[in-house]
Amino acid sequence: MGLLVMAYGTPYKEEDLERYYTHIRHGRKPSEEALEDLRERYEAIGGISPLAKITLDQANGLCDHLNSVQDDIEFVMYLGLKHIEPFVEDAVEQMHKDGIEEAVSIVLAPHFSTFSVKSYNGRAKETAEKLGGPTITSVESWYDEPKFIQYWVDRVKETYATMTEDERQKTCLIVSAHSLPERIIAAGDPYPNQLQETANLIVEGANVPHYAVGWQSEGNTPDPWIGPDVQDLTRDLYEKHGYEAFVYTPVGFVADHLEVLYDNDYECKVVTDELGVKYYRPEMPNSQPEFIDAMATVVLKHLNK
Ligand code: FEC
Repeated sequence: MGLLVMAYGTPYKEEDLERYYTHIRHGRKPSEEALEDLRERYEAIGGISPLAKITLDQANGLCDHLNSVQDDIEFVMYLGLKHIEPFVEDAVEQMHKDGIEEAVSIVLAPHFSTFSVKSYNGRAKETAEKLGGPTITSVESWYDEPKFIQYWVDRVKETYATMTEDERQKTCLIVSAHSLPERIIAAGDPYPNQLQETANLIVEGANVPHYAVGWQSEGNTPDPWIGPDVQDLTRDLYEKHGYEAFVYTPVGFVADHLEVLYDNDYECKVVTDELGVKYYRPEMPNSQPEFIDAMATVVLKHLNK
């Protein structure tokens, strides 16, 4: 069975930046200024993102793990990216060429949205239909998978375990995902409710006294984006409650990449430094075995195995 693992994609080298950004902007070239701004953000995290390697490790790890925990199905991994090669379409074409007739797809993003998961799966299925195969069945979301929740519960507990009881009472957990244009809410997208549910489950499991849900990494467009933005939220919570520390868990993402290493570790930290409070950001799932096992469980449950 084909295992189609889909993810966002990242520039492999600096020269890829313009075509990558142009693809994100649906074919519209960014202005020189916007490109320079993005280049500076990548430079701040070391030039390019670690995401390409992490995505490949996650996809290979998932496939190996699936093949090691059961004998009924032999999975063969195909990686399909949203904004750079190998594109989702390339992966489906390769499966077709290889004679794969059945495939299961999973997106390396836990929450369903028409903007993200639906578009990945839509592109995969459209290509498969055009080519006449394979038949693809898709995991649509896994924001409430108990093993995924447990990953974050453990990380949050570890972070809080480094604090005294008094510090814990003065700390706020911020659970976040990538913001999307507000119009998706009017269209009935489940994305915000799914993030809230992930947050509730983590807070309950880790027994955290104070938390808030926030949004991050919003795009540079005139549309209104879902808020509150994590930086504004940090300031507001500080003003209202005088918290002395903030713990950021960007659970809408699963890897160390620009949106976490810059938007959390730099931008949110600028705010916490300015307020004179502590900044914590527990480790992202990357290819940690517990996380790979969580995704494998999701795939097997989807296939009723
Ligand atoms: O290279 C890296 O390390 C970062 C890769 C990266 C990930 C990622 C995840 C998500 N995005 C989502 C939605 C949008 C929307 C826009 C948008 C724009 C960008 C830009 C870069 C970028 N995104 Fe991204 N995103 C990553 C990188 N994203 C670079 C362009 C510059 C900027 O705005 O910062 C706005 C597009 C537009 O202009 O019309 C919308 C969502 C996710 C999480 C789900 C997923 O992974 O698919 C949703 C990783």
